[in-house]
Amino acid sequence: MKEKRFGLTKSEVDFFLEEGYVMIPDLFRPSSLNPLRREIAGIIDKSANLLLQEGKLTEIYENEPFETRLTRLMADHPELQKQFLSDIEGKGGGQHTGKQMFNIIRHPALLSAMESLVGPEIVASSVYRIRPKVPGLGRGVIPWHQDSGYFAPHCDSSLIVTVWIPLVDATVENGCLQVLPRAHRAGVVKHKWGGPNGYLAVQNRDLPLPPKHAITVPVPMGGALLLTNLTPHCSTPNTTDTIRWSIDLRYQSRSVPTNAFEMPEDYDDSYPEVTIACYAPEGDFVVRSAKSQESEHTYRQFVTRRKRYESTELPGPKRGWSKWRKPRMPE
Ligand SMILES: O=C(O)CCC(=O)C(=O)O
Repeated sequence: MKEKRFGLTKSEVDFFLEEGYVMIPDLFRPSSLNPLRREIAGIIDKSANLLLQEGKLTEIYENEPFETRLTRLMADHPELQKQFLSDIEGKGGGQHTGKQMFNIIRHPALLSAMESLVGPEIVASSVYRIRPKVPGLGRGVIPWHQDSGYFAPHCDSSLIVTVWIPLVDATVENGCLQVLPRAHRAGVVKHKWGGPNGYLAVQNRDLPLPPKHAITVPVPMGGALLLTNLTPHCSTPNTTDTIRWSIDLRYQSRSVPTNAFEMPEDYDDSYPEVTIACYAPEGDFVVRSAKSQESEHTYRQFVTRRKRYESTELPGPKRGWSKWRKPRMPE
Protein backbone atom coordinates (compact mmCIF):
# COMPACT_ATOMS: atom_id res chain seq x y z
CA MET A 1 0.00 0.00 0.00
CA LYS A 2 1.28 3.50 -0.91
CA GLU A 3 1.76 6.23 1.66
CA LYS A 4 -0.96 8.81 1.22
CA ARG A 5 1.25 11.91 1.47
CA PHE A 6 3.34 13.63 -1.08
CA GLY A 7 4.83 16.90 0.10
CA LEU A 8 3.50 19.40 2.60
CA THR A 9 0.46 21.56 1.89
CA LYS A 10 0.93 25.31 1.53
CA SER A 11 -0.71 25.90 4.89
CA GLU A 12 1.68 23.41 6.55
CA VAL A 13 4.68 25.17 4.99
CA ASP A 14 3.33 28.59 6.01
CA PHE A 15 2.70 27.37 9.56
CA PHE A 16 6.25 25.97 9.76
CA LEU A 17 7.81 29.21 8.54
CA GLU A 18 5.66 31.38 10.82
CA GLU A 19 5.70 29.28 13.98
CA GLY A 20 9.05 27.48 13.65
CA TYR A 21 7.46 24.04 13.85
CA VAL A 22 4.66 21.95 12.41
CA MET A 23 3.25 18.61 13.51
CA ILE A 24 2.21 16.31 10.67
CA PRO A 25 0.07 13.54 12.17
CA ASP A 26 0.07 11.24 9.14
CA LEU A 27 3.44 11.42 7.41
CA PHE A 28 3.81 7.62 7.32
CA ARG A 29 1.56 4.63 7.66
CA PRO A 30 2.37 3.61 11.26
CA SER A 31 3.29 0.12 10.02
CA SER A 32 6.10 1.66 7.89
CA LEU A 33 7.98 2.13 11.15
CA ASN A 34 7.78 -1.53 12.14
CA PRO A 35 10.92 -2.66 10.26
CA LEU A 36 12.97 -0.04 12.13
CA ARG A 37 11.38 -1.03 15.46
CA ARG A 38 12.34 -4.65 14.69
CA GLU A 39 15.88 -3.62 13.75
CA ILE A 40 16.34 -1.82 17.09
CA ALA A 41 14.67 -4.68 19.00
CA GLY A 42 17.20 -6.99 17.32
CA ILE A 43 20.11 -4.95 18.69
CA ILE A 44 18.69 -5.15 22.22
CA ASP A 45 18.19 -8.90 21.84
CA LYS A 46 21.74 -9.43 20.63
CA SER A 47 23.15 -7.25 23.37
CA ALA A 48 21.13 -9.03 26.09
CA ASN A 49 22.15 -12.48 24.81
CA LEU A 50 25.82 -11.49 24.74
CA LEU A 51 25.65 -10.18 28.32
CA LEU A 52 23.89 -13.41 29.32
CA GLN A 53 26.71 -15.48 27.84
CA GLU A 54 29.23 -13.33 29.67
CA GLY A 55 27.34 -13.98 32.92
CA LYS A 56 26.58 -10.27 33.43
CA LEU A 57 22.82 -10.88 33.63
CA THR A 58 20.58 -13.86 34.23
CA GLU A 59 17.19 -12.76 32.85
CA ILE A 60 16.87 -11.36 29.33
CA TYR A 61 13.08 -10.84 29.13
CA GLU A 62 12.82 -12.43 25.71
CA ASN A 63 9.04 -12.11 25.53
CA GLU A 64 8.84 -8.48 26.65
CA PRO A 65 7.64 -6.06 23.95
CA PHE A 66 9.71 -3.25 22.39
CA GLU A 67 8.02 -0.73 24.71
CA THR A 68 9.22 -2.39 27.93
CA ARG A 69 12.11 -4.80 27.39
CA LEU A 70 14.90 -2.27 27.79
CA THR A 71 13.27 -0.88 30.95
CA ARG A 72 13.23 -4.35 32.52
CA LEU A 73 16.84 -5.04 31.55
CA MET A 74 18.06 -1.67 32.82
CA ALA A 75 16.05 -1.86 36.04
CA ASP A 76 17.71 -5.18 36.92
CA HIS A 77 21.19 -3.91 35.98
CA PRO A 78 21.63 -0.12 36.23
CA GLU A 79 25.36 -0.69 35.76
CA LEU A 80 24.63 -1.92 32.21
CA GLN A 81 22.54 1.11 31.15
CA LYS A 82 25.42 2.79 29.34
CA GLN A 83 26.34 -0.45 27.63
CA PHE A 84 22.81 -0.93 26.25
CA LEU A 85 22.58 2.68 25.07
CA SER A 86 25.92 2.50 23.35
CA ASP A 87 25.02 -0.83 21.70
CA ILE A 88 21.88 0.84 20.30
CA GLU A 89 23.62 3.79 18.75
CA GLY A 90 27.31 3.83 19.42
CA LYS A 91 29.25 5.76 22.06
CA GLY A 92 28.72 9.26 20.70
CA GLY A 93 25.26 8.58 19.21
CA GLY A 94 24.48 8.47 15.49
CA GLN A 95 26.48 5.34 14.82
CA HIS A 96 23.57 3.08 14.05
CA THR A 97 23.80 2.41 10.33
CA GLY A 98 21.17 -0.30 9.93
CA LYS A 99 19.39 -0.72 6.61
CA GLN A 100 16.00 0.11 8.10
CA MET A 101 17.33 3.36 9.55
CA PHE A 102 18.62 4.26 6.09
CA ASN A 103 15.25 3.34 4.59
CA ILE A 104 13.40 5.66 6.96
CA ILE A 105 15.88 8.51 6.39
CA ARG A 106 15.21 8.10 2.64
CA HIS A 107 11.51 7.40 2.95
CA PRO A 108 9.76 8.93 -0.11
CA ALA A 109 6.97 10.60 1.91
CA LEU A 110 9.52 12.14 4.24
CA LEU A 111 11.75 13.35 1.40
CA SER A 112 8.78 14.87 -0.40
CA ALA A 113 7.90 16.75 2.78
CA MET A 114 11.52 17.92 2.98
CA GLU A 115 11.45 18.99 -0.65
CA SER A 116 8.60 21.36 0.26
CA LEU A 117 10.96 23.07 2.75
CA VAL A 118 14.54 22.79 1.44
CA GLY A 119 14.03 22.22 -2.30
CA PRO A 120 14.84 19.29 -4.60
CA GLU A 121 18.56 18.89 -3.76
CA ILE A 122 18.42 17.26 -0.33
CA VAL A 123 21.28 16.34 1.99
CA ALA A 124 20.64 14.36 5.17
CA SER A 125 22.51 16.36 7.76
CA SER A 126 24.95 14.24 9.67
CA VAL A 127 23.22 14.37 13.04
CA TYR A 128 20.60 11.65 13.44
CA ARG A 129 19.80 9.89 16.69
CA ILE A 130 17.73 7.08 18.23
CA ARG A 131 16.28 8.00 21.61
CA PRO A 132 14.84 5.50 24.03
CA LYS A 133 13.26 7.61 26.76
CA VAL A 134 13.30 4.94 29.44
CA PRO A 135 11.07 5.70 32.46
CA GLY A 136 13.17 7.06 35.31
CA LEU A 137 16.34 7.48 33.20
CA GLY A 138 17.27 11.17 33.63
CA ARG A 139 19.20 11.31 30.38
CA GLY A 140 15.95 11.21 28.39
CA VAL A 141 14.86 14.62 29.71
CA ILE A 142 16.52 17.26 27.55
CA PRO A 143 16.57 20.96 28.52
CA TRP A 144 15.70 23.92 26.29
CA HIS A 145 18.02 24.27 23.33
CA GLN A 146 18.11 25.13 19.64
CA ASP A 147 19.76 22.59 17.36
CA SER A 148 21.90 25.43 16.01
CA GLY A 149 23.45 25.57 19.47
CA TYR A 150 25.31 22.41 18.39
CA PHE A 151 26.08 23.51 14.81
CA ALA A 152 28.84 25.76 13.47
CA PRO A 153 28.01 29.50 13.62
CA HIS A 154 28.42 29.98 9.86
CA CYS A 155 25.29 27.82 9.45
CA ASP A 156 23.10 29.96 11.73
CA SER A 157 21.22 31.60 8.90
CA SER A 158 20.74 28.38 6.90
CA LEU A 159 17.70 26.15 7.28
CA ILE A 160 18.35 22.68 8.69
CA VAL A 161 15.08 20.91 9.38
CA THR A 162 14.81 18.54 12.33
CA VAL A 163 12.29 15.76 11.81
CA TRP A 164 11.34 14.17 15.11
CA ILE A 165 9.61 10.81 14.62
CA PRO A 166 8.20 8.79 17.49
CA LEU A 167 8.28 4.99 17.16
CA VAL A 168 5.35 4.77 19.61
CA ASP A 169 2.57 7.31 20.24
CA ALA A 170 4.39 10.24 21.93
CA THR A 171 2.15 11.72 24.60
CA VAL A 172 2.28 14.29 27.38
CA GLU A 173 2.64 11.38 29.82
CA ASN A 174 5.53 9.58 28.13
CA GLY A 175 7.52 12.73 27.41
CA CYS A 176 6.81 14.28 24.03
CA LEU A 177 8.55 17.55 23.11
CA GLN A 178 7.70 21.14 23.93
CA VAL A 179 8.43 24.02 21.55
CA LEU A 180 8.49 27.81 21.85
CA PRO A 181 6.41 29.06 18.92
CA ARG A 182 7.70 31.96 16.80
CA ALA A 183 10.87 32.11 18.89
CA HIS A 184 13.00 30.94 15.94
CA ARG A 185 12.96 34.51 14.68
CA ALA A 186 15.24 35.61 17.51
CA GLY A 187 18.31 33.87 16.04
CA VAL A 188 20.65 31.76 18.14
CA VAL A 189 20.46 32.60 21.84
CA LYS A 190 23.05 31.94 24.53
CA HIS A 191 23.58 28.27 25.39
CA LYS A 192 25.67 26.77 28.16
CA TRP A 193 27.42 23.43 28.43
CA GLY A 194 26.60 21.07 31.30
CA GLY A 195 22.95 22.01 31.80
CA PRO A 196 20.36 19.61 33.24
CA ASN A 197 21.39 15.99 32.61
CA GLY A 198 24.68 17.27 31.20
CA TYR A 199 23.22 18.67 27.96
CA LEU A 200 23.90 21.91 26.15
CA ALA A 201 21.07 24.13 27.42
CA VAL A 202 19.51 27.59 27.35
CA GLN A 203 18.70 28.98 30.78
CA ASN A 204 15.10 30.17 31.13
CA ARG A 205 16.20 33.79 31.33
CA ASP A 206 18.01 33.51 27.99
CA LEU A 207 15.04 32.06 26.08
CA PRO A 208 13.49 34.44 23.52
CA LEU A 209 10.11 33.93 25.26
CA PRO A 210 9.30 32.84 28.82
CA PRO A 211 8.71 29.06 29.01
CA LYS A 212 5.06 29.66 29.98
CA HIS A 213 4.49 30.21 26.22
CA ALA A 214 5.68 26.68 25.45
CA ILE A 215 3.44 24.39 23.43
CA THR A 216 3.44 20.69 24.22
CA VAL A 217 3.25 18.61 21.04
CA PRO A 218 2.01 15.02 21.26
CA VAL A 219 2.72 13.09 18.05
CA PRO A 220 0.96 9.84 17.09
CA MET A 221 2.99 6.97 15.66
CA GLY A 222 3.15 7.63 11.91
CA GLY A 223 3.39 11.37 12.54
CA ALA A 224 6.38 13.71 12.80
CA LEU A 225 7.24 17.01 14.40
CA LEU A 226 9.24 19.32 12.10
CA LEU A 227 11.39 22.04 13.67
CA THR A 228 13.77 24.67 12.38
CA ASN A 229 17.33 24.64 13.70
CA LEU A 230 16.49 27.88 15.56
CA THR A 231 13.32 26.66 17.27
CA PRO A 232 13.83 26.33 21.04
CA HIS A 233 12.56 22.96 22.20
CA CYS A 234 12.89 20.64 25.16
CA SER A 235 11.94 17.11 26.07
CA THR A 236 9.73 16.39 29.09
CA PRO A 237 9.86 13.49 31.62
CA ASN A 238 8.39 10.10 30.93
CA THR A 239 5.96 9.39 33.77
CA THR A 240 4.63 6.11 32.32
CA ASP A 241 6.13 2.64 32.66
CA THR A 242 6.80 2.20 28.94
CA ILE A 243 9.60 3.55 26.76
CA ARG A 244 9.05 6.57 24.53
CA TRP A 245 11.09 5.52 21.52
CA SER A 246 11.87 8.13 18.88
CA ILE A 247 14.36 9.05 16.20
CA ASP A 248 15.40 12.54 15.13
CA LEU A 249 16.70 13.20 11.62
CA ARG A 250 17.92 16.38 9.95
CA TYR A 251 17.83 17.66 6.39
CA GLN A 252 19.21 20.62 4.51
CA SER A 253 19.60 21.87 0.97
CA ARG A 254 22.78 20.83 -0.81
CA SER A 255 23.68 24.54 -0.97
CA VAL A 256 24.12 24.64 2.85
CA PRO A 257 27.71 23.84 3.95
CA THR A 258 28.11 20.06 3.92
CA ASN A 259 30.73 17.31 3.94
CA ALA A 260 28.55 15.06 1.76
CA PHE A 261 31.12 15.20 -1.03
CA GLU A 262 34.30 14.57 0.89
CA MET A 263 35.82 12.10 3.30
CA PRO A 264 37.34 13.20 6.61
CA GLU A 265 40.91 12.77 5.29
CA ASP A 266 40.18 15.44 2.65
CA TYR A 267 40.23 18.16 5.32
CA ASP A 268 43.22 20.38 5.85
CA ASP A 269 43.79 23.77 7.45
CA SER A 270 43.32 25.58 4.17
CA TYR A 271 39.58 24.89 4.16
CA PRO A 272 37.70 28.20 4.22
CA GLU A 273 35.59 28.07 7.35
CA VAL A 274 32.33 28.82 5.55
CA THR A 275 32.60 25.62 3.51
CA ILE A 276 33.02 23.33 6.53
CA ALA A 277 29.97 21.19 7.28
CA CYS A 278 27.54 22.49 9.91
CA TYR A 279 28.43 19.48 12.07
CA ALA A 280 31.76 18.22 10.78
CA PRO A 281 32.47 15.21 13.05
CA GLU A 282 29.79 13.08 11.35
CA GLY A 283 29.19 12.39 7.66
CA ASP A 284 26.36 14.05 5.72
CA PHE A 285 24.93 12.18 2.73
CA VAL A 286 22.84 12.98 -0.34
CA VAL A 287 19.34 11.53 -0.15
CA ARG A 288 17.62 13.15 -3.13
CA SER A 289 18.93 15.00 -6.13
CA ALA A 290 16.70 16.05 -8.99
CA LYS A 291 19.79 17.29 -10.90
CA SER A 292 22.02 14.23 -10.54
CA GLN A 293 20.40 11.11 -9.23
CA GLU A 294 23.75 9.33 -9.44
CA SER A 295 25.05 11.57 -6.63
CA GLU A 296 22.54 10.06 -4.17
CA HIS A 297 24.46 7.87 -1.73
CA THR A 298 23.65 4.17 -1.81
CA TYR A 299 23.24 2.19 1.40
CA ARG A 300 26.77 0.83 1.07
CA GLN A 301 28.24 4.32 0.56
CA PHE A 302 26.25 5.61 3.53
CA VAL A 303 27.69 2.91 5.81
CA THR A 304 31.24 3.51 4.56
CA ARG A 305 30.96 7.28 5.07
CA ARG A 306 29.46 7.03 8.55
CA LYS A 307 32.10 4.52 9.69
CA ARG A 308 34.98 6.55 8.22
CA TYR A 309 33.82 9.71 10.00
CA GLU A 310 33.21 7.76 13.20
CA SER A 311 36.78 6.45 13.26
CA THR A 312 38.38 9.83 12.41
CA GLU A 313 37.08 11.89 15.38
CA LEU A 314 37.11 15.36 13.83
CA PRO A 315 36.58 18.23 16.29
CA GLY A 316 33.05 19.60 16.74
CA PRO A 317 32.05 23.21 16.02
CA LYS A 318 33.47 25.85 18.35
CA ARG A 319 30.82 28.26 19.57
CA GLY A 320 32.44 29.43 22.77
CA TRP A 321 29.51 28.48 25.01
CA SER A 322 30.45 28.81 28.66
CA LYS A 323 29.68 26.37 31.48
CA TRP A 324 26.23 26.18 33.05
CA ARG A 325 26.09 27.43 36.62
CA LYS A 326 23.10 26.62 38.73
CA PRO A 327 21.09 29.85 39.18
CA ARG A 328 20.93 30.91 42.84
CA MET A 329 17.22 31.71 42.62
CA PRO A 330 14.77 29.29 41.01
CA GLU A 331 13.72 30.62 37.60
O1 LIG B 1 13.81 13.09 21.63
C1 LIG B 1 13.92 13.89 22.54
O2 LIG B 1 13.41 13.69 23.64
C2 LIG B 1 14.65 15.19 22.33
C3 LIG B 1 15.09 15.38 20.93
C4 LIG B 1 15.75 16.70 20.72
O3 LIG B 1 15.83 17.55 21.56
C5 LIG B 1 16.32 16.98 19.41
O4 LIG B 1 16.16 16.15 18.51
O5 LIG B 1 16.96 18.03 19.25
